[in-house]
Amino acid sequence: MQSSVVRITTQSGIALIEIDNPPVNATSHAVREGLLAAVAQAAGDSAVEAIVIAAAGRTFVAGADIKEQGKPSQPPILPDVCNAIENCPKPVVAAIHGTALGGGFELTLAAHTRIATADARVGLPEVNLGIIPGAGGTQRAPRLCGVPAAIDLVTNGKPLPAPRAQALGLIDRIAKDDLRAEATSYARELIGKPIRRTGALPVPDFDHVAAEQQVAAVEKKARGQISPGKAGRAVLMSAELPIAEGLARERAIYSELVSSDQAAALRHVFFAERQTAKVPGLDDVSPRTVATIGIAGAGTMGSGIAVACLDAGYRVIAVEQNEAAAQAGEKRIASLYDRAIRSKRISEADKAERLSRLTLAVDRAAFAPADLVIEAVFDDLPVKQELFKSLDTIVRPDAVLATNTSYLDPDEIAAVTAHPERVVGMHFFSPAHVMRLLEVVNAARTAPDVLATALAVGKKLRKLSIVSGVCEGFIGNRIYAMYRKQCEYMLEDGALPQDVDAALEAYGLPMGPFAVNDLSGLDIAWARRKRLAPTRDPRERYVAIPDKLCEMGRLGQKTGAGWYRYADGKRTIDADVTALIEAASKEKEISRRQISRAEIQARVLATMVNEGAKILAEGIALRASDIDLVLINGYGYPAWRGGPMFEAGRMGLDKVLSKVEQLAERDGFGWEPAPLLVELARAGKTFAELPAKA
Ligand code: T1G
Repeated sequence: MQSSVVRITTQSGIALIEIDNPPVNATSHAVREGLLAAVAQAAGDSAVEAIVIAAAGRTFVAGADIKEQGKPSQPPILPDVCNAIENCPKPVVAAIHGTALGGGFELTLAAHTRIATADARVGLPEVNLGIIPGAGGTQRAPRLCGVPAAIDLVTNGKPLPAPRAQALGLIDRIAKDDLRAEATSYARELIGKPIRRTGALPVPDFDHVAAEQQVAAVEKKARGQISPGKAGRAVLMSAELPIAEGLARERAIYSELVSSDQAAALRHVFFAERQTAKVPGLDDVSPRTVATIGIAGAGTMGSGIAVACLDAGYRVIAVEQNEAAAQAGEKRIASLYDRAIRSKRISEADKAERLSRLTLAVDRAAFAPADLVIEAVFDDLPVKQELFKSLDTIVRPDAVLATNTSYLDPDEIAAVTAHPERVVGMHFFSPAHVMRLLEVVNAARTAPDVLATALAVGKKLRKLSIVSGVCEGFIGNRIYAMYRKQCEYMLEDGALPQDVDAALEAYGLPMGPFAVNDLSGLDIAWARRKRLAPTRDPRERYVAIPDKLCEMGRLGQKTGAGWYRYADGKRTIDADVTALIEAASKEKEISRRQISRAEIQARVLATMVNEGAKILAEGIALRASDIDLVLINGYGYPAWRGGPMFEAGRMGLDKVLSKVEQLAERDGFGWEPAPLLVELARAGKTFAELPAKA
């Protein structure tokens, strides 16, 4: 039997079943059919005494075919294949290289034993797709690694390195050299021995109360996402039910979730992430080589960027204005590594190795060997222009200059250099060594290979790099500024900060806008409002409450008070702020009214979508899904909602448009519905149907 994606060859009594379905051997319908037939053939073939299942290409099976999810499933389904493997009368060895994820790992759990390369990674990341393992993962894994470890595995969705999986009992051997050869001899060893069927193993004893608390903590942390809790509870079920019943219940939960809105949203996010690297005009453009990165400024952002670059293997030259600042920067970087050591993410040796690639200096001449310089100095135009002008004379002509500005115009920075084509924006998010999002700003004169270089560096930093055009605040901060404005309008209309924050935290955001403002400091936005004041259109509705708070010295947590008061770091509602807000309404003769959570959430979504539609129409973002990813990865928008543009599409753009029209009616200038939104809503279309910007 041969199928286009599953091959079987038998040699000296060992049948090798090889899956070959590029790019990641997903268990598509054809693979499932091919596997089932191959196992049946091997089981029935008297020349076969044992079986090895392996995969061709760069990885073992990276899971079920996500493109098939949400559509009617075609038999055989993956549980059928797993059961056939488990019940095979001949020993089955799974040989794992690259990744064995989701259904791919479940295949191996159904095998009678597992051998993996040392650099392989295994896991059950289904929760990241809004589902739970649906082919035995929640029932077989705990039988090998115990319930607490299995709960971790299925709820955090993170893959495990093979040695760690072996320590947990999920992998039996680590291949020393040739995986296939060692898997074959391992299979030969098992011939004639009793077969160890995972499903027949008992679930090891465990502390039920602790495990229940573990799952309850997962549910709390999920902030509205359903799959993590469901996955944890399914593992608990494995200790209560016989395997067959446990498998059936697991599949039922999986089937319910796979057609849910949350799963559709998370699939959107999965494929959206894979689109970000597809930038029109860069297909055949090679990035410039970058080995040494210069970082101007080793403050909070600069030191975070330095750590991200050192973690990725680059040489780093960080330059500060003076000795004291350089020493403070060095201390900041070292303390970030000490924290990573304390949380066991790296070792002392890792820290030493990374710091050995770091040079701190106070003379900009130190930047001379840099292939790329990223500036993270004070967000002030003359300061950045002066720096870029001097860098022009220090670094090689082919070196790339990147600005980490969050609001200034990269074109104005590039304009003072002799080679504006080598200037690009690389907008990191704080803390830069943690936050995954990187806005790569394609300035007016940025050369294609310079853009490609910034994207390549972003990929090596393991960042989700999203290309943005030039506008005030790029994609994220531009939408966030409108979002904050709308939330401030709601204060004048009748809400209080705690109402707005509670409504948006219930919506799934980690923190509401006023609590975030207190955390990051009210002075940053204040400085920006003051910078924009001379050009602000008098027709625009303006809320002066945050200015008043700043004038009172209430800059947020760092001053002990902002929108809230912070006693011993604890956030408390402040009657003075309530009074200030009520007075502001009175001053504008606005009669305050009850604003429901639903209205708060709807006004916020409408605001984000309307601004997103403007950004799309202006070509600032390449595609709507990029906007979703920026809000999800930079501003805490719940991924299980898919991002504002996706969610609006699910709701129907006509509904969102009518909300935007209400905003325009009440808030007037600057809130007009975006023509693109009107056009799509009238046509009954969604943003996903728009072609990517050419
Ligand atoms: N199904 C379909 N396509 C997939 C896929 C999958 N499972 N995984 C990757 N691709 C595509 C991807 O879209 C891209 O396509 C190309 O492969 C390369 O991927 C019953 C139901 C394996 C770590 O969640 O995490 O099993 O853009 O760019 O960076 O319990 O892909 O080139 O056209 O990401 O090297 C569970 C998902 C499924 C793992 C490789 N599995 N994949 O990363 O390459 S649910 C997962 C990944 C499940 C069962 C349930 C990563 C990777 P294109 P890539 P990479």
